[in-house]
Amino acid sequence: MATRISAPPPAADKERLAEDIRTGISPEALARSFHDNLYYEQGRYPAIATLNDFYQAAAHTVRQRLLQRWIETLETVVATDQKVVCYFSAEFLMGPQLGNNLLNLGIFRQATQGLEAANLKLKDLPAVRRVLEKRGESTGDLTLSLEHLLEEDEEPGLGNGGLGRLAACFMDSLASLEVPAVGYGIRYEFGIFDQTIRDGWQVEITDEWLKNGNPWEIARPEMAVSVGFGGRTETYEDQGGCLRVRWVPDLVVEGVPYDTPIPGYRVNTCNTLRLWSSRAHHSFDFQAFNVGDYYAAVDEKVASENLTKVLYPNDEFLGGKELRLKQQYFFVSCALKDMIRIHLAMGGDLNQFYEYFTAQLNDTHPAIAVAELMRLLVDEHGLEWEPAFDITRRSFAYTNHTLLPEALEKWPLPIFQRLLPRHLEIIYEINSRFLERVRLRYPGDEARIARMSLIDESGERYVRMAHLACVGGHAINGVAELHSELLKSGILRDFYELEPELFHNVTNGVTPRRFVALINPGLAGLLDETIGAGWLTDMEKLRELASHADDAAFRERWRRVKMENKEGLADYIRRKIGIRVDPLSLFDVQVKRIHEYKRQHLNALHIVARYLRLKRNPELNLPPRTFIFGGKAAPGYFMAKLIIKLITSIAEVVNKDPDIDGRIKVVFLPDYNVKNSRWVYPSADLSEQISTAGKEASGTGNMKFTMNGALTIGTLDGANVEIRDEVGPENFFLFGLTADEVERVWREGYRPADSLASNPELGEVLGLIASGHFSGGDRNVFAPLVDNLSQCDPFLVLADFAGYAACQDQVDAAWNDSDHWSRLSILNTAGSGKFSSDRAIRDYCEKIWDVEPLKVDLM
Ligand code: 26W
Repeated sequence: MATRISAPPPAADKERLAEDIRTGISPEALARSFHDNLYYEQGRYPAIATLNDFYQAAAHTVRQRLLQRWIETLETVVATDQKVVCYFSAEFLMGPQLGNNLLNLGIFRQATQGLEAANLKLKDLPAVRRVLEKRGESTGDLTLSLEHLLEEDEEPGLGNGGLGRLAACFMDSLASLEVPAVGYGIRYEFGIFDQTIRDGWQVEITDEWLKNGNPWEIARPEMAVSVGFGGRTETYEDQGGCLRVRWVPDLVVEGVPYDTPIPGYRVNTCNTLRLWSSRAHHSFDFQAFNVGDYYAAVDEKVASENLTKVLYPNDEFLGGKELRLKQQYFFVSCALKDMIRIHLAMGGDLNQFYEYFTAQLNDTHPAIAVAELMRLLVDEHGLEWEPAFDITRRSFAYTNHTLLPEALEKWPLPIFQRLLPRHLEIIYEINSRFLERVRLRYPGDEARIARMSLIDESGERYVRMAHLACVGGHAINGVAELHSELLKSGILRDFYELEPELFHNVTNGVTPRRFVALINPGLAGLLDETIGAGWLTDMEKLRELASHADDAAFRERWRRVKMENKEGLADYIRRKIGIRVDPLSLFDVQVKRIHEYKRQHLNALHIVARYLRLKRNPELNLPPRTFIFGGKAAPGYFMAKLIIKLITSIAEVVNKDPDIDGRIKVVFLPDYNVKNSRWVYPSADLSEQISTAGKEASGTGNMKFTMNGALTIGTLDGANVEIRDEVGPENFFLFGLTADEVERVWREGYRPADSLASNPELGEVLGLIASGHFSGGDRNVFAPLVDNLSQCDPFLVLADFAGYAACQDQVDAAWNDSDHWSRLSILNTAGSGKFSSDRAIRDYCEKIWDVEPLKVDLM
């Protein structure tokens, strides 16, 4: 074996290493390194350092500890030729990095102690004090703490919601399970917008997450690759006399990789998130210089650099936005060129590419990879079509994340033709060979051929990206059992009939490191004490909790943890929006993107019903509840924005009504994101998972709540079905139409008026909203919403209202018996083991990737 770059130090030096300025992990070593980085990275000394300076110093201290593991991981992978998982995703919603990295490195406690020992008194840090005081935080006699620095950690919001956060959880689990992996994506300069609420409406603000610099990434400009767009194709004869095709793009952009280390939990594996940023290709400067057209060069430069400027803030629908297709092709092309470069540099043969890499397509956003790999293999590396297609199919697998027809990506042919002319030719060729197979199998079934074609020709012509992903890969999976079944019977039915063996289910999961250990230290501590620390890497161990559910003393401790968390959230709410909520009330929470199918308005209607009941009968014995909402609406999605306005308007009226007397509080948390979700999951009593059955592919928030001991009120949709199975049906508040019933209702003709007629309370609720009661008498504000519900109700809100309200009555009854509630809460956490992303990643490794863990030793 070649000499290792990071040759192990002689044994006698081991002790020194423990104290090393870059690798030592004792509190003292960390404190020394922290000071060192403040001086030599930030060029500051404490008296003039800002909070950000201190944060950067801490981040660099942690980063140095990561680098050691990162290098060892790379070396080990290179030395063993192990297959690497490449997770292709247009979004990675990573959340803040500092706390997570400390946790995974196993140095959270040491860092806390190191900072305490540094004893940096806030009174001696004027720049820091100013910032904290402006935020309304106490400073007094305090010293700079880890909590202050964690608060300073930016949210890298490079994703919209579920799909992007799933990619981040998977990165954590891949590393924690010691599976070598690279996440390939886009380094958006502006991530998902920051949400503010003005006059009850959502207002979007640009997210400048890079403004203070990003200490977690390392730019690798020397590894930049070129990506073409537009132009034309030519045929030519190669040296062997074979006819070949060459693509002559008319724009070439450069992709620069930025690498972020992703450490596993208490293992040495440290994987890579490699995000690509676009910049102008230098050739343009030359060209323009030669012809003297300086301004044209500037325009090109701006256009090139705009490519990765901003994340599209839509999480279901996006009508043919050309820049979006450019982004998709850009990062996928960069990634594949990177992989091929690595493969060839290691002496690999392209015919065995798939033995060294397996690429997962996170939805269809990266599906153009199928055509790009074909182009690279055939046009650039001279392979024949058949072997190239075989390699391609074996390299890719596709995960579908949505059943909503409007979220299925298809690109208008003219855009495709203009931007990616060679890829369109390749797609035509793939299609014609594929349809040939379909014809052989189903002779004369032209309707089926039209349905399965990669090109939609039913009206305006489109490229169907899901079909490309199915045909160009060796596996297709849904993200929950129900969803995978619905794929097979619904949108991908023809593909399932043709090749059933390609279809799998991998139910989603979330990482318990971030979503339990990091954000709920009180619960984590109690779990450690009760069942031992092993649960964090083996969540099935949580089952052992069940035997403690009947122990009154344990229930009391369980309640205390929840209560402390609720006090934390109450305090956060007061600081952020000035509303006082009672931690003793039931915290009923719905946080997720705002969408009609997720039915935040169903929740809102129930609140109004409750309000009416209390107004009519002030003596009514309803337990106090705090209804907490959070989530962003796509900027162009009017109805979603109106739902936010409805919630904030109900809050305005109800919170102040003396008759209600605090028995209902409604809170809309602005700017819900990964960072501030830490206040939410640990303190929820009730988790609202109330989508129209058959619409939510899986949901992952539902899992985070369950792990943290919230009970769920939910429909039989997505992973709710499996959560209910795992925690036990008696510990889950179920209501609503099933997916089959939803279908039948539509088939047989749905009339919202019938639901209204059969439930007088519902009529009153809608009437009150329509009357302007919540909009200062203005009857126009909510008319579009009320009309939509009473006239078409596309997501069956009214049809499910009665069942939902009745189920909420059961929730009240259960809550009134606090011992009973605590039991249910414990049993929910106990049954949440399946929903660890470790389990999900193991499933992918076995069913789809055929990869194994690889131990990394620290020398
Ligand atoms: C074209 C615009 C666009 C952007 C994003 C369309 C579709 C998407 C995503 C596929 C939407 C998404 O995030 N889907 C969610 O994926 C989660 C992870 O699997 C699931 O838990 C959610 O149920 C699903 O809505």
